[in-house]
Amino acid sequence: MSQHSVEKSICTVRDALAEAKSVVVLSGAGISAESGVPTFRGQGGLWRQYRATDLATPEAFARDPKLVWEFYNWRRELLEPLRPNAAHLSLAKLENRLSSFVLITQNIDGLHQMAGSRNVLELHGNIWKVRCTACGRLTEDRRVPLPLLPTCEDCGALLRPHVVWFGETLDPGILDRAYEEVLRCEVMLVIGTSGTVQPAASMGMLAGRNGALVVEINLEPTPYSDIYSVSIAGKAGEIVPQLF
Ligand code: BJW
Ligand code: ZN
Repeated sequence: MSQHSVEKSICTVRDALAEAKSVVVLSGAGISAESGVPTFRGQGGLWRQYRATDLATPEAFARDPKLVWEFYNWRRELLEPLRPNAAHLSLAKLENRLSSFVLITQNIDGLHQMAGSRNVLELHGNIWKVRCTACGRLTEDRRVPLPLLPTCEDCGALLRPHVVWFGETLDPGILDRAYEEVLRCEVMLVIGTSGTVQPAASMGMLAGRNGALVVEINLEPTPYSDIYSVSIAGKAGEIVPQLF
């Protein structure tokens, strides 16, 4: 993508955002990459080092909860010192300017909230929360490392990370709200996601079919790059602050 076409695309998006009353953002691991969070796929990706099926499935947790918890403790340790980058911070500012703004994120790192975003829908949960496998009690626990194996204060059963593993359904309340916003927004920004994991991957396409201007910001092309209205190749931390 030439510098000229990047600049032209940025202008198109700037104009659309200046007019728009309702904006939705869908973010993925790429938006946190410049903060130091490893992505899942591609170079240096977590799933290149570890097999997702060994660590991020309910079967893996049932087989070896200690191994899975050690993986999440390592990720918590990695995330603890990290801070939001220019992309997270710009989106928090954009929210203040709009009457309708929803940030749908697949990320579990909590960096959007740390940047000041308020209307955040976490599709895949949050690594700083733990959930009881028996009674469902949900609590925030930011200890690093978390003493293993953690148990529920109410019922004594095993706690698990409050994240959505492969094969698990997403929280229906959160998913319904996400679809509602996707279907009524005028502009949707799809930032730093490879578009491989459903149901998040198809949300941009749904917004587009419903008439929204859908803008992708990604270092690499994705299966949706040619379908979206605009696709901008570049780093989120560099492109997003230029959009408004
Ligand atoms: C930059 C950048 C920079 C880098 N600037 N960009 C329909 C069809 C086929 C399969 C399914 C289907 N429906 C459901 C499924 C099964 C499955 C699925 O989608 N499988 C596919 C792999 C085929 N989905 C599920 O199981 C979901 N559940 C569900 O739908 O329930 C109903 C159901 C169940 C079973 C069957 C059918 C229906 C649950 C999915 C849960 C995903 N969980 C994870 C782990 C979370 C916990 C943890 O972190 O440990 O969520 S997997 C992992 O992938 C994580 C992410 O949120 C998710 C998406 O990854 P993301 O964010 O896109 O990251 P990457 O690494 O893939 O991409 C990074 C991108 O950034 C790249 O494009 C880079 O270029 C870019 N980038 N630096 C801009 N600086
Ligand atoms: Zn319990």
